Amino acid sequence: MQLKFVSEEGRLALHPECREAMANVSPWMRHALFHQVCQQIFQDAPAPSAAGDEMRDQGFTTLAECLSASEAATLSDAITQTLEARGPNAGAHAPVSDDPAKINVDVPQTGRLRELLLDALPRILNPRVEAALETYYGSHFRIFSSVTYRTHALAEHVNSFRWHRDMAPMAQVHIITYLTPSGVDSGATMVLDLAQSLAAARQGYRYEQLHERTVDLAEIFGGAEAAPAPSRPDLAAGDALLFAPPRVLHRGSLPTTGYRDTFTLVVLPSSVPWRHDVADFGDDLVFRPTAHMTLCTDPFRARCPEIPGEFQRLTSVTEDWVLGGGLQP
Ligand SMILES: O=C(O)CCC(=O)C(=O)O
Ligand SMILES: [Fe+2]
Repeated sequence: MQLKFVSEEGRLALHPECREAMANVSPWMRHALFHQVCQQIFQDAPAPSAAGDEMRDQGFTTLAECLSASEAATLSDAITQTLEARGPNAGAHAPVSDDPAKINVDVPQTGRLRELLLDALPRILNPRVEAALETYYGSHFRIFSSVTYRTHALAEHVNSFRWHRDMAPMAQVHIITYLTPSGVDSGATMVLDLAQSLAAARQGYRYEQLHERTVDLAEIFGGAEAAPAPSRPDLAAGDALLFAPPRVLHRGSLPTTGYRDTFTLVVLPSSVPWRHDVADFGDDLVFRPTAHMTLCTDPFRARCPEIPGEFQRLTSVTEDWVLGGGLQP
């Protein structure tokens, strides 16, 4: 198929003649093709970036001091205030339910918290983070959505707290800015690197269904000795973890006391820098809920809108090349 393009709201969009053909390729393929187009039109030479090299080589990296300790603390306080204002059972000081599947309190990104997050955005997507992402992508990137979580201590590990890769376009990257410290007791995100994740895929590890996920790497690798040691980045409040969730196995680890606060930006390749989208389309796009599945969107259109009915087309079985294949970004 030869792709032809038109301009739509100052963005690269598919020529109407090509839209039908693109509607028939799989969601993973569609996003991968768009990424290749973004790479071909990327003119800039990103600044050398050790973090970008790490993203490419191992699928994750950390960036220290994106926010100062005091700015992170201010954001964490704003989370407390936002939740307290919603009532005594809204998750400020305890989980919202006994159901361990609801362990993450999804904090409404409104009012003062929203203003503070918007103000912090240029410091989170600072030149070091931009260079890392541009090096990794070989293209510009866009913000697709974001989520703010407070996670309380709990004994049992569930869902995203079990080993998984995200059902998302291969190029999706999460930037988790920790607003409280990350460590053994304070809650963290644990990751296997690309080679280890590929080894798990070769063992046949499935993770799409929540009940298929395990918390124990020994179960995946057939014994504790064979299991690789995962990375658990120790972070200070204000540091960020960048990782490729569809490509590397990962899981959250719960705090043993108190709570963990995080702000996650979901980013994807783009034909223009992220600031252009925010300037042209407004702040709301920063706060699109993460429940909107990226796979069900059309990256070949401005704002990356959802495709009606696309969710029904997604089967629970991921394509082979995604599951265990090249793992290309
Ligand atoms: O909560 C965590 O640390 C894990 C988050 C996660 O699974 C993701 O961002 O895809
Ligand atoms: Fe995940």
